[in-house]
Amino acid sequence: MNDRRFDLSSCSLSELPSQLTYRDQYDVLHRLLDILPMEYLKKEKNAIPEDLIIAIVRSARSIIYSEPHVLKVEPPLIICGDLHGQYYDLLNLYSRRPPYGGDYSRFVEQRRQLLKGRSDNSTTSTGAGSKRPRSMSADGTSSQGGGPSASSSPTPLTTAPTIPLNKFLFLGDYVDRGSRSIEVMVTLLAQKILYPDKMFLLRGNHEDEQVASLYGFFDECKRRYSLRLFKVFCDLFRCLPVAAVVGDSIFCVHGGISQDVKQISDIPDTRPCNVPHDGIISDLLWADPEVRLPYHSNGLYAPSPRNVSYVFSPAALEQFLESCDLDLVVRAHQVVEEGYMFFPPQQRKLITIFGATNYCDEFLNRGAALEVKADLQCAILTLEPPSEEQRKMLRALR
Ligand SMILES: [Mn+2]
Repeated sequence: MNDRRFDLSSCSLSELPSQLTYRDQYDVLHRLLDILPMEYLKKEKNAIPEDLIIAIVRSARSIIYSEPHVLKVEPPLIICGDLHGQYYDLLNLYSRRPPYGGDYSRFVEQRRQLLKGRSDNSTTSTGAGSKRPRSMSADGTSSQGGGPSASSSPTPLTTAPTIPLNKFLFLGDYVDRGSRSIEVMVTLLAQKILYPDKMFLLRGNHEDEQVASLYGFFDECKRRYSLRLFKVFCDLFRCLPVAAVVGDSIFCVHGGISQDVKQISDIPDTRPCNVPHDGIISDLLWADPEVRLPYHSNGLYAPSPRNVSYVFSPAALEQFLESCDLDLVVRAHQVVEEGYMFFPPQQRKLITIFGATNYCDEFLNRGAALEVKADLQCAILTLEPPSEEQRKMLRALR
């Protein structure tokens, strides 16, 4: 890409330059974020150039590795659980709560057209347009601005309201199971590069070379690109942070707590590392809450039926929160029918949230995200599973 006059505003996905330093460093990423959702809705898909993906992964890795292994994040923000390669769910979430980077209102419109004449249950009252922080970014596409109108007529730009953009914290398990892990990763990482203080990504137990070799991501990389790309992603996985503390009060992690963590500073920074088979990091990424522990246990922790790490009881959770001086644990890792679940149910000391709706095209579960307001008040955003028509559409897009 030596041609300095190369027109970024009209280039297709596969024509994108592969260097982030081309022209303005970030024009390529804005263009990528804008066209990727549209490309996804096409039957014949263009591919993102492999060298561009690699440049994105490496650039994001250096930012992520320079940040702490336990993040401190200030509210307001939105916390999201497992996506597992279900790019559609990420787009759906972003159309409800616009992130920094990318315009997801056009995706809603495009999807509506694709499903024209059919009822579309999950998108009523969405249509949220994102006010792009770089409203005149070099991609030059006519931003529709979105607007909250649920009708089919586009809202004139001049009346488009300013819809606030949102900071996000994702709890891991971006890859495996679903068929579009690469799109999920590329989107999140491009946003991390563009807005490092608006996007935070924790490590899930699937962000690991061994696990991702078995459950789909390795195959996706090899089928669509190369073994080399998989390895580059694994280098990034080794550097992801393992937990976050929001507003000094909410502990966020993929799996659960560890009996060896009495205070947050007990969590070791072992990056870059593979996910170990036991110990603190393994527990944070693998543990599950469990109301009823077996009789022979100590009432706090017992071996997990997953054969990795432990399950922990309400009493163990209580101890952890007390000794770390925290109020709430937000974690993901388990599919739950409503998209969220409290543990123990009456006490609300821990919440499980799961972002992939109709997980594996099998569970018909809802998805959910947790919105934490500036004053730490929490609200649950639920995401309906795709309707039957949408499921048909999604299968055709796979
Ligand atoms: Mn998991």
